[in-house]
Parts: sequence; C-alpha cells; structure tokens
Amino acid sequence: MSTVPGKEQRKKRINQLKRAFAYNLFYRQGVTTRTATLNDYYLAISYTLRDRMQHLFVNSVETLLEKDPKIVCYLSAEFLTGPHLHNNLVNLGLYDDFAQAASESGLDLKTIINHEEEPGLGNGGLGRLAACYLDSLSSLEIPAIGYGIRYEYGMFDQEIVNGWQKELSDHWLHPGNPWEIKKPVMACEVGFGGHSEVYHTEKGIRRIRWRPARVITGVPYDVPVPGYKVNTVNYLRLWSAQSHSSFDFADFNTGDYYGAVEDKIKAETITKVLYPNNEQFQGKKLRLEQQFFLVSCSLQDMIRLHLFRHDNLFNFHEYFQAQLNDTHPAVAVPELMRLLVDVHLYDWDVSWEITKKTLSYTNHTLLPEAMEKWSMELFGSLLPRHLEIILELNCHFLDEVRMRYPDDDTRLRRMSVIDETEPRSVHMVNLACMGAKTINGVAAMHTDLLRSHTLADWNDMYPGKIRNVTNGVTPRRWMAVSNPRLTRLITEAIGEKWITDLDELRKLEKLTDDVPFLDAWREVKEENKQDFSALIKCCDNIHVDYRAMFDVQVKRIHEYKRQHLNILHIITLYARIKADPNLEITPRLFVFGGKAAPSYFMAKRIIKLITSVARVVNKDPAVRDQLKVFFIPNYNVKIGHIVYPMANLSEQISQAGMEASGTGNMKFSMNGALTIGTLDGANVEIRKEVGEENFFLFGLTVEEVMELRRAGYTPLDYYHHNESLRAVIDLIGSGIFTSGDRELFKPIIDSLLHEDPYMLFADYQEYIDCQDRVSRLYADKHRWTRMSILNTARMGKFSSDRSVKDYCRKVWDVQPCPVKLKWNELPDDGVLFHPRKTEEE
Ligand code: 26V
Repeated sequence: MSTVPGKEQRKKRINQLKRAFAYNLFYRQGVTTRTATLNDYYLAISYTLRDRMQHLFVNSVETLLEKDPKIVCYLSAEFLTGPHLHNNLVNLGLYDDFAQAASESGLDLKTIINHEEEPGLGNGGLGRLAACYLDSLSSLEIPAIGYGIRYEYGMFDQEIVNGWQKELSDHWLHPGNPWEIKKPVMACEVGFGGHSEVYHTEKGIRRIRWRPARVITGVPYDVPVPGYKVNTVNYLRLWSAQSHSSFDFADFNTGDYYGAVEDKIKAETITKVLYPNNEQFQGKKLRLEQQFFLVSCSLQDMIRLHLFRHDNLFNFHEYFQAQLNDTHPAVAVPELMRLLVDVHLYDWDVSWEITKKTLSYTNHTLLPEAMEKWSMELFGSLLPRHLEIILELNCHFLDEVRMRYPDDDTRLRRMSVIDETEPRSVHMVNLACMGAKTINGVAAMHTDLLRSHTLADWNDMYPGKIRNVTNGVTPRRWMAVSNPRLTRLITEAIGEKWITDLDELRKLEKLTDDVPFLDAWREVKEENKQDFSALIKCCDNIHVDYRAMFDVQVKRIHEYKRQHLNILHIITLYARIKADPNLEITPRLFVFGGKAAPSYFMAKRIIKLITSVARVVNKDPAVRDQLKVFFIPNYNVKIGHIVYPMANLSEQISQAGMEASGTGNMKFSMNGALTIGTLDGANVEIRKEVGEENFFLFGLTVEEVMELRRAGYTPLDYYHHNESLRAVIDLIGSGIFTSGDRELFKPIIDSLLHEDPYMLFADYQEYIDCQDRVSRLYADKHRWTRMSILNTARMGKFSSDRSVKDYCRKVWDVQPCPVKLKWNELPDDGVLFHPRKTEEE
C-alpha cells in the first residue's frame, strides 16, 4: 500500500519534467520536435535541470547571508570540470527521473548526455584537481566559491594526422552553455599599466594611489556546483574580460572608429585563450595579464561580499580563506595589500597581517622549468604599484631573514622575492611563500621534498608552515558517474554509503573469496572493456579481444612521465615475438592518451613514436594479435570516463621525485586497475594503502636518482651492457617503424643515449622484469581479480572528500554549514515569481 503514493508522486514528477522539456524546447530554443536538433534537446534538458538546481542555489545563498559562515575561495587559473549534465543529474539524485521522462518523450538520455562537449578550461592535473575539490566542498556542505577564468577557447582539440599531433581551436561556447549564468551587475574593474602617485588626504596623511593606463571590466559567469544529495549548491565564478565601455566615444567622435573597436578587441583578448604549456614557464605578458585579471576581480568580489555582511575589513580573514592553486594567482599577495592599503585605507602593518591570514599556497610541481619568474621590467610596466608593494614587503622580509640568519647572504638571495640574476625577476614561489599562512604539497613524498630541498629555507625559518595535503579525486564523477556497472555491483554488495564515505569500500575485502562476487567483478570489467573495444573498432578498425590485458597510460605527454619507457617495453615484446615466431605471450592492448604542449618538440616526437610503433605492430601478422597499440586522440575528461573503468593495468612510471602527486593513478585504482609504478608522488601512499603485494613496484628511489646523478650518470653504459635495451634502441634507429626514415626518431635516441635526463635506461631492466611478472599474474584470473577488488576496497584515503577535510583542518579552519530549505519548491504549475512561501509562514 505504502508504495502507491510514492509511485503516484513519481509519475507526477515525471509528467512535470516532460512538460518542462517541452516548454524549454519551445520557448527557449524556439523549435518543435519537427525541427529540433540533438543540441536543442540537450539544451532543453539541461535548462530543465538547471531550473531545478536554482531552487537549491537560492537557498544556499540565503543560508550564507543568514548564518554568515567562513567561506573558502579557491583561486585557480584552471578548472577542468568535465561535462556537467550527467554529473549534476547524479549529484541531485535526478538521473532516474530524467531518464524516464526523456524516454517517455521519445528521447534517449544517454545519447543526450554524450552530446555535451566539455569545457576544457584546464591543462591537466592541476585544473582537474580544482574541479574535484569543488565537488567535495559542496558535497561536504562547506561554503565555497571557485574563482577562475572563462576562457573563450579552452584546451586545444588534438587530432592525429599521419601519426602527428595537430592542434585545433576549441570553441566550446559555440553550441551554447546552459550551465553559466551571466551576472553583469557584479562586474569589476581591473587596471593595467600607468603609474603610482603620492597624494595627501584631507587630514594631511600621505597616501599612494595607482593611476592605471587602461581599465578592463571583468564580468562574472556563475556555474552552479551541486553537492551529492545535499542542499548545498556552491558556485564557480568565471571572469570574462570586456572593454570598459563598449565603444570609446572620445575616439568614436574624433572619427577613430577602428581605434575604438581595436581597444575593445584588445581588452577581450585577456580571456580569449587558455595557455596550453603545462609545466613550462614562458614569461608571456598576456599570461601575467590573465593572472592579475583573475586575482583582482576575485579579491574585489570577496571584499564586496564581506562588506555586504560587515562594516569593516579588520576581520576579513575570519570570513574568507583564499587558496592559491599554484603560483598562478600569487599576485594576490600585492593586490590584497593594495586593496587594503590604497583603496580601503588600512594601515600597512594591519593589512599585512590580514593578507597573511587570508592566503594559503599549494605547490604542484618541483620542475624548475615550471617556476614562474616574471622579469621586473615586464612586471613593473604592467603592475607598477604592485612592484612597489612587493619591493617594500621584500625589504621588510629580508630584514627579518637577516636578523634570524646574520651573515648568510646566499640564504638571503635564495629567499628573496626578487631574483637578482640578470635580467632581474619576481620569483613567484617566494612571493607566495612570504604572503601565505600555510604552504602545502600535494602528496607526502612531494611535501617531504619541498621541506628538504625546494623550500628548505622556508621550512627552516618557519617550522610547521609547510603542510601536507595528499590529493584526492571525487568518487562521484570517477565512479558513480563514469562506472555505473561497478557502482551497481558495489552498492548491491555493501549499500550506497561508500559514495560519500569512501572508507566504506573496505567492506569489499570480505568478499574476495566469494566466487560469485569475483565472477561478477570480472564481468563488470569485461563489459567495460567490450564497450571500449567497440569504440576503437569503429574509430580505427582495430580488432581487440576483450580478454587481453588492457594496459593504459593517459596523462599529458612529458619526458618526465616517460611514455617512451612504456614504448621501450612494447618494442621489447615485439622483438621477442619476431625472434621466436612461436612465442606465446600474455595478449595486451596498450592504450595511450594525452596532449603535448604545442611547442614541446620532444613530446610531439614521442606521440609520433607511439603511433608509428602502433602502425607496424598492429598489422604485423607475426604478432598474431597478441599485441595491439592504440593512441586515443584528444584525451580529455569525457574520454577519461570511458578509460578508467576499462583498464586492467595503470602505468604510473614517472622518474622518482618528478610527479608531485598524480591523480590518474587514484582514478584507475578506484576502478579496479592494478598499478605498475615507481616510488613517486602519491604512488607511494597508494602502495601503502593497497598493500605492497597488490602493487607492481620497480625503479630507482628518489635517493638513488639523486645519488646516481651525483656520481655521474652515463646512459651509454646501460646501452652497451644490456643486450635487450640495445636491440630495442637499434630497432627504433633502424627505421622499421618509419618506412626506412632513420632521422625521425634520432632526437629521441640521441637524447636517451647521451643525456637521458629522466633515467629511462637506468630503470629499463627492472621495468621489463616487473612487466613480465604482471603478465604472469594476469594469467591467474582468480588472483588478479582478488587484487583488483583489494585495490578498490582500499582507496578510501584518495577520495577528495578526505583531502578537503584535511584542508579544512590543516589550512582553512572552516566547518560545514548545512543549507536549510527556507523556501519551498516552486508550485506545481512551475510559474516563476510566484509569491514565495517561507519557513516562517
Ligand atoms: C604551468 C603552466 C605554465 C605556463 C602556462 C600554463 C601552465 C599551466 C599549468 C602549469 C603548472 C602545472 C602544474 C601541474 O599541473 N602539476 C600537477 O598537479 C597535479 C595536482 O596536484 C599533480 O597530481 C601532478 O603530479 C602535477 O604534475
């Protein structure tokens, strides 16, 4: 009996949804089912969902105003959110209703979900981490705002043409973006260039103000971020640059029409395109403009929100915590000082205390070439007042260092915000360290290296300031959304609590001897593999047996990540088969995916090497289908949804000490892949959690890497002394993968033979031996499946919920603030602006 009202209510909800689809299709898109395209349906459905989210969003804002809690602001030049529709449906608990309503309207929800293009507003790990953290902040009901840039062109689309990467522009806004809401009334003004001047107030106090040469308007676009099955909807506020007024009338009236339009275009270039050069600093003026634009808009916005609730800024830090995602937003240090001192007229020392209590800095890389150092000349011409502020802060700071460490000039030079080597530059890591209340690394090993090497001086002077917060990923997107089969199986076995408390997965451990469960687990993986095989069959006509081991490496292409070590293994296997045509090996499909920075010569050659080896191996009859190699074009979040669930083996083979954390490693393991990896980044902690017997470890440790480098590393010795390695390198050099062209891969070979900066040769033999162990173990299906379950079961630590809780405790000191539904649902007829019913009524 009791199910009947429930059933009827559902029917009513579904009818409302169907009506809302039709309404949005007709009134928003202006089409009927006769003329509607798939994109129209996608937009109509997305608007229907967005409307339902607005209700929670309005209540979330209302709670902020009423409860006045501390708010976390995550400042990041990148947010790689991935597609929104599916994720929002799952988080709001509306997937089943929407699927039913779509089906009753003659639509297939999956097809519509698949149609969505993702906003590629990030390069890789750093931007994706920011998106996982937003999901966790909302799901944990913590008041938060993500601040970022609304790039008109996101990460380039990658095509593979003749085996080479080709970049295409990504005009992601073209089909229309139903998730953003423009807020012109919240626009901010941002200055550039000009000079600073001294003036005296009416009371005769000496003050300084900045007279910028040009002013640009930042217009916010808000993207709602719903938590998983809670009322909290936070938002991501993305800033878009506009010219200050749409036409400069002075120019217009003097007849300089083109001049006026040109200024408008120049202003708008600031948020035109995302820089695609991950982990490589280039010192481009436009990039600094982007960084300052993001920071200035966001800090002004935070101050405005604060003054909306309070009448002064003395307690700003008690209500706002700003996290700097790497040094990209580090100009927040002088900009917050300028806003407090010059604009709001606070005392310098008071302002410095507020600044240091508001900002915190996360370091994401140890690579020297990624460290941002802006030439003083460029910095001063763009941000003259900020340079003055930095110099003054630095002067006080160096006095403190001198006091603490008298006669230690080298230390002074290392810690100074101004790097005195010509041309002099502003050292953004030191600026961030000086202005932040905490500094954190992103995995235990990375934080140790910061403390002992990169930031040892800071650790010495401020013990305890450097903290560790190991990265995590959201189980909502990376399991519940992308792996529905596994989600169903796990939920049937242990209930659904694991989605918000990932430690619950430990309950799977007791099922590792339950044969039907093991079979079901293997079936899920096999079905996911079949889906992927169908995809590559249709896109490249490569036939793959789903029983082969799917061995996957997806990440940005970089020499330190060593995709070419993986290729050396593939060629080793190929050479073995060629040498012994009867050899039976464990069949494998090797999958690669990732983009190379457009100007990174070696990375682009590595892609060409992968695709060239693939071309030869895939069609060689001698291989008898035991080896296949596939390079997925245009790897992005959406493709990640398909890739993590289908992998048997996850390749995490960076040189020890190079990968700050890695997060793909966590996504694979959660989805039941086993890892082959070095002791690097979060691999160390993953191995500890899953148990060393369930992780394939190889390679030099970071200490051994350092020792070998100190002693003098000569890769040629390995080449001469290892027959298998020599054969592989010679095979690449022979031209068999390039129709006889012996020059193509010479740069890769020469670099390996004579420098090998990431020590592939030193790790080669251990890698091959370890891979042989992996192959043998894969043949034991039962054991492999048990290990796979244990990997998933022990991934609790790597939920971004845990990471965010760590930040709350170690960095921000914030608590959840649950949202009460003060306003009821809209009435059944769905009319907006209906007189609101409030809690009090
Ligand atoms: C640098 C640059 C320089 C110039 C223009 C664009 C750009 C974009 C990003 C970067 C910094 C990249 C740093 C980064 O992505 N680090 C990765 O952060 C992940 C999250 O913490 C971590 O898992 C990876 O190990 C780490 O490489």
